[in-house]
Parts: sequence; structure tokens; C-alpha cells
Amino acid sequence: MATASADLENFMNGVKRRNPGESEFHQAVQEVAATILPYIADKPAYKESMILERMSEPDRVVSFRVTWQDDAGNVRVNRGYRVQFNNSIGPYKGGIRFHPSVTLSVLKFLGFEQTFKNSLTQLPMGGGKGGADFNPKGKSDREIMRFCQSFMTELVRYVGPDVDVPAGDIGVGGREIGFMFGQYKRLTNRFNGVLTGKGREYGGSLLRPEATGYGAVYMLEDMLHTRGDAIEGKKAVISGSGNVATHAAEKIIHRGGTVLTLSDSGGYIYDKNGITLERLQWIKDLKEKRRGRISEYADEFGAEFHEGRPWNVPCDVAMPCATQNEIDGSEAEMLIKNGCMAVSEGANMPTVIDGINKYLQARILYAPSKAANAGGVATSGLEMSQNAAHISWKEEELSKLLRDIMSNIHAACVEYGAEGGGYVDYMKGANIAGFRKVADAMLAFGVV
Ligand code: NDP
Ligand code: 2IT
Repeated sequence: MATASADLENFMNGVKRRNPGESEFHQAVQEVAATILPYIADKPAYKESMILERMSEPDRVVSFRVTWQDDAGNVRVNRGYRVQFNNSIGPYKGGIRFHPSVTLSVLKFLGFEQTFKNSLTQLPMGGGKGGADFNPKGKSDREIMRFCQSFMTELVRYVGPDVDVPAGDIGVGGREIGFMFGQYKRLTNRFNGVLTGKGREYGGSLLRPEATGYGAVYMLEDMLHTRGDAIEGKKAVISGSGNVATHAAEKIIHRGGTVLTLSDSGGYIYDKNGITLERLQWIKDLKEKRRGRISEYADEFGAEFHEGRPWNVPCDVAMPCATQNEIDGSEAEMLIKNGCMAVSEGANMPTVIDGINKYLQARILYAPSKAANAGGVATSGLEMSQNAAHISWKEEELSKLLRDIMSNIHAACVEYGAEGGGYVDYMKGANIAGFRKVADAMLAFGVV
């Protein structure tokens, strides 16, 4: 044990020295290294080839200026990035985030995580992530369009259906993908699957918008089944009110659960009777069409609105679906104290390491983001296949594929994370299962 923690400290010192100040990236690597270092301790092939060290270094990072004009005619400047993390098992694949908090550290953590997540889907996709420190809030459609066009004018040099295939993430949904695809097509005169999350009319896959949230609920469902339990009758606390949160809420309701909360950066709403499907549709319209705030729900339906995060609301299951580090150690403790039996992470790295340790100590069911939210990128992978074959699958087919992929991810977590006595460490299982495929491909390539 003492040796394992010394190994981890040693490894992390190297990561911190090479990536100074990148706290989110350090955190993501540490979560993985804590389970992979003991796993490879007796596997010299991985150690001698420095596989984990190589996996912790992105293949390539590009950073570029994005200049655009706002509606008043002012010239504005933002910084864009694409982190091409690892393409050992397929083209780089991962979302684009537009949010003022975007830094290289955030995108490196996301690209690193994406490599493991994409491997878990069993589809041929490497890991990447991109974005810009652009704040879409309060911008007109035309401002968003001009920003997206300028962003793609530079990004076009680095992407392609066999090279790097971006998609959406925070602040990037169907509208933004449309503007970026339009500009890509205009610049290259190519119509192909360079982006996923496209509109249905131009090659987008059915079920892609729903896939991340639905998938995270399927993971929750599979975890509960291992304890002979189900979602029906469970009270759920969910954060966020964007793409992932609203579709997670929808699937919880479909399964007979009750959704008590949703949130945004202004605070959370608490609907004691449970958010209905009709009210959920109202929230989707509020967010997608009117670009409004979640506090408006409280005014419209007489629910409670509170500033801050929802984790003090007693629940059976929790689904953080907003952003990274939105559950700290004391919030994790609060969830457990109030009787929460399962956490399924729709957002990427929403729980700090201290919080994860609380879940593991309490032995509650805990699906880390790289396993729980993989349904989105998996369906992106299915969109890539449809585009490459110039076909489109029916909803029933996609629905079954998504359900099966999530069950397979759950099974992989159980295979590599079973601790005896029926307890599964899903974090360990997801890390090892995700690592193996990428690591073995890297070994096959030799020293590159
Ligand atoms: P959206 O932009 O659709 O929604 C984001 C939601 O999270 C909004 O409600 C937003 O509130 C809230 N939020 C964002 N940043 C913060 C913050 N710093 N503090 C508090 N609330 C915040 O994004 P998605 O739903 O697509 O993404 C949500 C999470 O899921 C992210 O972690 C993303 O990486 C992850 N994810 C997304 C996938 C996808 O397919 N879209 C796939 C896998 C993971 P506000 O409007 O006030 O900013
Ligand atoms: O974090 C993620 O997995 C995503 N934002 C989706 C990536 C994708 O390529 O669909």
C-alpha cells in the first residue's frame, strides 16, 4: 500500500512538472493512475514501454485565435483549441466546448478522459477535445454563427472524417454544429461525417441528442439491478438543465422515478411533486429556444428556487449533469448521509477526488463519468458509421445498440472492478477496461 501510494506520488510529480498549473488535468490523470499503476505493477510490457506516461501526453495540441464581429460591429477575439489526445484505436473523437471557463487544462482533462471513454464503447474512436473561451450567453444567433464560422475556418486544417471528428459539449448543440458544418462544407467542398451531432436533415443520427442522458440512466439501472433494485419509485436529484440533464431526467421519468431538481449556473429548482414530462418539455423549450434561466421554472410552476447546488436535497439517486467539480467532499458526504444509494455521472469529472473516496468508502453504487456518459459518444460513433456507409438506421435499431453498448460497458466495469463480496469498484473497472485496449494497440505500434 505504502509502495502503491509512493508510485502514484512519483508518477504525479512527473505529470505536474510537465504540465504546471493544469489542476483539472492533474486531477483526471491522478484518478486513472491510482488504479492503473497497481494494475500494471506486474505487467512489465506496459511498464517498460512507458505506456501510461505516453497516454498522459497528448499527441498534439493546437491553439488558435478566433476573431469575429459582434452585432454592434466591434471586433472580438477569443482563443480556440483542439487537443488531439490519442488516436491509437481510431480517429480523434470528442466534443467542442464553448464556455468562458475553457482553458488548456480543462480541454486536456477532457481529451484524456475521452480516450478511455471511447475505448470503453468498443467502437473505433480515439480521444480528443476542443473548444474556446467564448461565452455564448446573451449572444444573438448571428453572433453565434459568425463565431462558429471563424472557429471552423481555422479548425478545418486539423479535422476530417478519418482524422478528427468533433461533436458538441457545453455550449455547443445542434445550432452550433449546423453553423460549423456549413462552414466546413463551404471551405472544403466536401460533404462527409466530419462532425457528429448533426441535424437529421444533413446526416445526423437519430437518438444522438438523447443518448448521453439516456445512457447514464441505463448505467444507473444496470448498477441497481446488481443489488436486485430498480429505478421505479426512486427519487432523483439531477444538476444541469442542458442536453444531458434534461434527457437523463426524461429517462428517469420513463422508468417510473421522480426527478426533484434541475439546475443551471444560477441555482436549482426543487419540485417536491416531481418534474413531469410536460414541464420537462417546457424546460427544453426554455433552454433551447428562449435561452432562459432555470429560475423561471419556479415562477411558472410555483416550485422552489435556491442559489447554489442541489446536493443537500435528500434523494435515492444523484446524477450530476452540469460540469466538472460540482460535487465536493462535503457534498458527497451529505448525499450519502441523506440516503443516496447510487451516483451516475452524466457530466465529465463532476466529483472531486475527495468526494469519490467518500462514495468508495461508503460502498454506494458509483458510475464514473467515463463509463456513465459514454452513450453520447457511442451514438456519435454510430453516426460516423452511418455517414461512412451513406445510410441511416431506424430509431429502434439505434435504441437497441445504445442499450447494448451501455450494458457491455457495465459488464466490463464488473469484470475489472469486482472486489469480492459482491462489491464493484466501477472506477477501477472502467479505468482498467478502457486502458487495456488503447495500451495493447500502442504496444503493437512499437516505440512511436
Ligand atoms: P449544455 O450546454 O447543454 O448544458 C450545460 C448545463 O450545465 C447548463 O444547465 C449549464 O448552466 C450548466 N453549467 C455549465 N457550466 C456550469 C458551471 N460552471 N456551473 C454551474 N452550472 C454549469 O451541456 P451538456 O448538457 O451537453 O453537457 C453537460 C455535461 O455533460 C458536461 O460536463 C459535458 O462535458 C458532459 N457530456 C456531454 C455530452 C453530450 O453529448 N452533450 C456527452 C458526455 C458528457 P448555464 O446555462 O447557467 O451555464
Ligand atoms: O464528453 C463527451 O463524450 C462528449 N461531449 C461527446 C463527444 C462526441 O464526440 O460525441
